[in-house]
Amino acid sequence: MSAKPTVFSGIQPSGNLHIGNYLGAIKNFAANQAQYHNYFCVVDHHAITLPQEPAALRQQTLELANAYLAAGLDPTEVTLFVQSHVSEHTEMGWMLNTFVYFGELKRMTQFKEKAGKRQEEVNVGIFDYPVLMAADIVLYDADFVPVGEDQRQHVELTRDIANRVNYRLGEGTLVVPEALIKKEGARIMGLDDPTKKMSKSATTPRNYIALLDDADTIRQKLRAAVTDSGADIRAGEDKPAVTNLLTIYSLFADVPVPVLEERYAGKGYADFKRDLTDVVIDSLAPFQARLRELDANPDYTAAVLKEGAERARAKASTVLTRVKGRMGYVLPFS
Ligand code: ATP
Ligand code: LTN
Repeated sequence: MSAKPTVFSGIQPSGNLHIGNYLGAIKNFAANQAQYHNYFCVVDHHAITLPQEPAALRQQTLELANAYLAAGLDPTEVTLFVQSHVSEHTEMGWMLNTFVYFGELKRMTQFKEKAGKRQEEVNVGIFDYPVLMAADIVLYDADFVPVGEDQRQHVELTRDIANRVNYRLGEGTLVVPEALIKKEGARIMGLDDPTKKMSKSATTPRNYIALLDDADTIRQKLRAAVTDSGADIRAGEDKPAVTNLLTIYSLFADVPVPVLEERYAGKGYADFKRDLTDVVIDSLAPFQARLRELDANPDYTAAVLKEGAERARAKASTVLTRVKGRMGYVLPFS
């Protein structure tokens, strides 16, 4: 048994990964992997809550697995797998459904945003999605869940569910997890609108820098990125756009925001954006090169995912059996 705490996190293979996903999530997964016992998942069951083109879903699933690897996750430190390869997730999700209230799911911010005024018409998967996420997490006895700020509420719900399960079925049935959310980078905002988070499902690609954007595209997108009124380069609540660009610069270059503010005092947006562009292009280049290598070698990824699913299933099945047994299910006869 490892004495290290366990982390679990998942990303949906539902579109173009962007620098928000990287700075808010993937980069931290890689940086902290030695400290933890790690499970990272490509959550394809979550992705289908919005209709996906089958060929695109297939490609994005493998692309996301490669993105995890290209960001530096080491398959000897980390169990990397595809959610649908471990059927315990949907089974646990079903059981947890009976511990969650309809009203609770209706109040989830992400549900309200995604369903908008058409709550009666969205598919039930969008509604139930946080329960599957809770199942993902508890199946691995995860202590911590590293995510961006937008997922805090879903991890809180997972805690409530785990506590209810423990109350009904006995302490120690499930581990109650905690969200691990970095102060910086947990909410990278859209380049076209700094009041909304950068998002894969944004209506325009000018909203985000995709991890696979080439240098010219990055240049164009940053040139077009909105700025605030007033010429000074400083962070502050009155300057959401520049604050966001400073955060991106700071995280990629590993230079604190106040140092950048000093460096650009008296300089204009043109200088700042030019340097920021170089920093983003140079930081993404090695990642993109590794991704191309991995894309050219699908057998390697397949082997990593196969072994990942086996390791994941071994853990998930013990937790599922623990819950089924305590619920009173007759366990399969051996
Ligand atoms: P969408 O924006 O379409 O809802 P998403 O990018 O939020 O998709 P995921 O791919 O599941 O959805 O997110 C993966 C991880 O990236 C999660 O931990 C999420 O919190 C984080 N994340 C997503 N957007 C941002 C952002 N703008 N800034 C920081 N972290 C983010
Ligand atoms: N709901 C998350 C993705 C997700 C997840 C998880 C994150 C699914 N299962 C388990 C952390 C742990 C999202 O939309 N970003």
